[in-house]
Amino acid sequence: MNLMEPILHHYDSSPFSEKVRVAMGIKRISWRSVLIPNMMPKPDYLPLTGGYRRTPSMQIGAEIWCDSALILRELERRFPEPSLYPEGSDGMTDALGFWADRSFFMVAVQLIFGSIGHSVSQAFIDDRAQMSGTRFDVARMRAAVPVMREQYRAHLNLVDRQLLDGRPFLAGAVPGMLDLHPWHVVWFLRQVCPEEAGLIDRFARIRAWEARMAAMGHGQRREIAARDALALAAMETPETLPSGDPDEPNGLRPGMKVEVAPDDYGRDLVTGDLLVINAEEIALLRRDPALGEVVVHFPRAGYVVLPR
Ligand SMILES: N[C@@H](CCC(=O)N[C@@H](CS)C(=O)NCC(=O)O)C(=O)O
Repeated sequence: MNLMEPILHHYDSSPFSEKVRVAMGIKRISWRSVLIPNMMPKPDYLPLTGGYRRTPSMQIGAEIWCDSALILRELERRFPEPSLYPEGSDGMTDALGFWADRSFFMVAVQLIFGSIGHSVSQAFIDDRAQMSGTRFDVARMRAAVPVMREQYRAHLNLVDRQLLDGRPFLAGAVPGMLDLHPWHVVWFLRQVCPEEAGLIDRFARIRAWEARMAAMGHGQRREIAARDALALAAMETPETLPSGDPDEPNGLRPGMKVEVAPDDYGRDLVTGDLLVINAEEIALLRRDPALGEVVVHFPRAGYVVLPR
């Protein structure tokens, strides 16, 4: 067993995990899969993340990367070929992740749960209400379905326009990050809500692009048990070294006690000692009673970090 092989903590119907799985396919990575529950409680997951509940995260040894945006960046660093940025311009390409993961994705969530919400369990509805901090109001989403259909089509049309000149992938000849951004939102509707997938089918170029993306596969995936991933974290020692940034706007420095949380939903606080801080990343050193020292990494954009 290669101890440096990435372990993805995910579940099959998770769209943000699908974004990462296809990146594994593009890069032909061998990885291990730990299936986690799609709602709380997650007793075999939270010891690794320190309380971050969202899906997915990636583990290598005693280190965990939270959020698909940071996972993808770490995969690019460790497995540079083929690059997810075939045309360069990675800053603005990543910026489009905010459009896909927030604006376009939220339209899809409302459209999907407006359509199929009546068949979803009460436990799931309660969990998502707890995660979002507001009511997960299926009746209201149902009423909004006509508006969300229009919005979904309008966002999808932006993707279609990029394919107008006949290019196979959004940046040109080969697939990359630009494709991964909207891919999970298209995949999500197709998988979870076939009754609304006609919205996608009307775009012939998108259908052809979907087939090319699906053909990328997921790399080489092998299942392992959650307890094996925990045992690995307990056995290994984190490798990341402390690193600060003289330009940190509020003077945060390695060694400070801080708490970190997403700024949108699932805002559970993760506390620890600041290990790395810069404009791209926050890494915390944590001591878990069962696992010992673990380092948890978060992206900087979209996450709040405060001294304790
Ligand atoms: N910005 C995060 C969003 C992650 C996210 O919203 N994941 C969903 C599943 S795809 C989630 O956590 N749902 C609740 C859960 O899995 O408990 C990312 O890119 O990873």
